[in-house]
Amino acid sequence: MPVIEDPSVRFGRATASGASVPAAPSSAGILHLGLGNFHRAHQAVYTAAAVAEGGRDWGIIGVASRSRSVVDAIRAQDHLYSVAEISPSGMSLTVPGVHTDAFVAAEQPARVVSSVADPAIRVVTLTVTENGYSYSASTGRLDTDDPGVISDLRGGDPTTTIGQLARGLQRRAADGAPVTILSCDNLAANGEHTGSLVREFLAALPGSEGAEALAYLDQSVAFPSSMVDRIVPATTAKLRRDVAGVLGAWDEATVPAEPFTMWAIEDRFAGGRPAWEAGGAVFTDEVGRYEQMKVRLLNGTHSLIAYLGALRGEATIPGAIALDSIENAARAVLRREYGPSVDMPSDVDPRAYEEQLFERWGNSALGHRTTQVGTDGSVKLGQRIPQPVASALDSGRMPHMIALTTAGYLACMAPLSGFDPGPHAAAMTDSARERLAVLAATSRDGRDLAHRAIAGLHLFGQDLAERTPFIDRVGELLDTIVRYGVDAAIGESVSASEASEHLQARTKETPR
Ligand code: CS2
Repeated sequence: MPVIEDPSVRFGRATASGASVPAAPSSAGILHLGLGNFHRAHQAVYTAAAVAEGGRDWGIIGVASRSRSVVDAIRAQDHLYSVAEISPSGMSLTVPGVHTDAFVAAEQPARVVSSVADPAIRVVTLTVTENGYSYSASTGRLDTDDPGVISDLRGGDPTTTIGQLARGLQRRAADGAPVTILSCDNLAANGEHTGSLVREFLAALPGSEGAEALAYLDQSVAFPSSMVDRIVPATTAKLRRDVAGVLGAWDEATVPAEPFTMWAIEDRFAGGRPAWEAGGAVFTDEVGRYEQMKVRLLNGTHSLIAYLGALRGEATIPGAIALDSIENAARAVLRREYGPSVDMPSDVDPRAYEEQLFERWGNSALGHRTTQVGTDGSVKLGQRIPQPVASALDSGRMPHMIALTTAGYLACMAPLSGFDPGPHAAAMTDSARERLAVLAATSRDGRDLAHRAIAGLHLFGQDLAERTPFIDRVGELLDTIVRYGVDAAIGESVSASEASEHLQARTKETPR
């Protein structure tokens, strides 16, 4: 195998010898906002299958929000890059080859608006992370105190995703061509939520400025929901070298991904859609169930593994889940707390799904980092935990393991004085970090911090802010982590969750 260490031999149509490269699409029918690794290893792969089946006008124009790196890389490579599917049994490469152009929104803000308005674009897709939707954590509604939203409402080139969509649709309303906005982020009811935020933006414009666009939205714009799933880590220098060895050229934009992939989509498109089923996407009326299953069982448990793993000094998710204590905690949260809060899709077997999750988290070749999953916990947990907590408390059970997840998050993000959560926690970034650090510096103990963060800041929304017994439990477990270590807190919460399950079973059996 040749070792390519020279990035000047760039991957592209002329140099692609180690992987098959499909014919380029004839034109772009999709505008995609958020050109990160996830989009490139998920939607792009499904779109490649649809293009190969004859949908050649479904190429993608990719828009990165601020960073030049991917845009520069794929432009230097005829818009090509490889997806490296990685499992313990090896690596295999595919080249989606569906992008026809790419640019950076921060450099060409007016072009984002004109692209949304372009009638050739029939679907606008989004992977802008939970953080990219400008909603208030407390209310779930458009955050009209956010400086980006305030400035986008005032006019000029918009910088927030919701502002870009709303301004683009406002312009598009003039000729009225139908379009679909498809969120591919891990938000509950992501289509409905995106549609509401765009409408709130238009309604907040002065006078009747948004009226025509609002009427156009009712007539001709669809916001279907979708559930996306594929574990996609960050690209490493080692992966680039390994991939170059196979490709025979340097692919700066290669993306690692697990073999598993899933996409469930509500089939409600206003201006046509690619045949994504060619790549295995499922069009279903049960998207809400798929989303709940994914956001709670996979993502919710993922957060537990990330925070507890980081506190145990584990750099990776497979390293963390290999520890018996963390595997027990993950099984407990999944079976006893997230599981009962989910209506599973009719064609998914819960036990098989659970086993598949453990196998996926254990993919040791993938190197998925605890820091990556732990990052942005304030917005991620806001999607993952409030409803399962409410459903447990409302049926008389304390969700000890979700309380432990939350305590783990606070221990990583806002260490109380004298507590060192270690390097992986320190590397997690979060928009709430600074506010939490201020609270941590002046909190008496874990209980005090938990109350000031969850009730005081409404960190995970208004409903959770009022769930005092849950917040107390988070505080107790945080104090246990700080005083006796994370293993002690895992032991204590797993025993409490077992005991509460037995108690419930006995209560059900006892004749009255
Ligand atoms: C993870 C997700 O970073 C995270 O919070 O839980 O990115 C997860 O890997 C994907 O949603 C899997 O589809």
